[in-house]
Amino acid sequence: MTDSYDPSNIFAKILRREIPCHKVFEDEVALAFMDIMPRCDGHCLVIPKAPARTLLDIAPDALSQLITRVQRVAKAAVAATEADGLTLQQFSEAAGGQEVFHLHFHILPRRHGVALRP
Ligand code: DGP
Repeated sequence: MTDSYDPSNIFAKILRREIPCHKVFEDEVALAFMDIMPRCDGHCLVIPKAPARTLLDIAPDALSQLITRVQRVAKAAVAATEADGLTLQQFSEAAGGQEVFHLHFHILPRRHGVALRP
């Protein structure tokens, strides 16, 4: 059981253009932008445009649409950074490590032997 969606979260403000972001992808379903505290080169976030708090409460059809954008952005990020691989992270609810309560996927391009920054 998750709490309800709160439109005052920082990613909702980015979607409403109330605060800026470094955008890397946008269509009718999703927005992707660089993480403000990157844990590796190319660290970006993919978020749905429709309100969704966590992976636990997004509708399956909306998730299906979103995950295709996640893959598209991931491929572009890996290519742009000449990475060897990818870590995909998603935190749901505070107990799962979530800090911003608008669903988002972390795209983390990875290189052999290079650890993520803390
Ligand atoms: P988490 O909810 O634990 O997945 O972490 C939220 C992530 O969002 C964290 O990596 C930092 C990033 N972040 C927080 N505030 C902003 C912001 O205002 N702009 C951008 N671009 N990223 C942010």
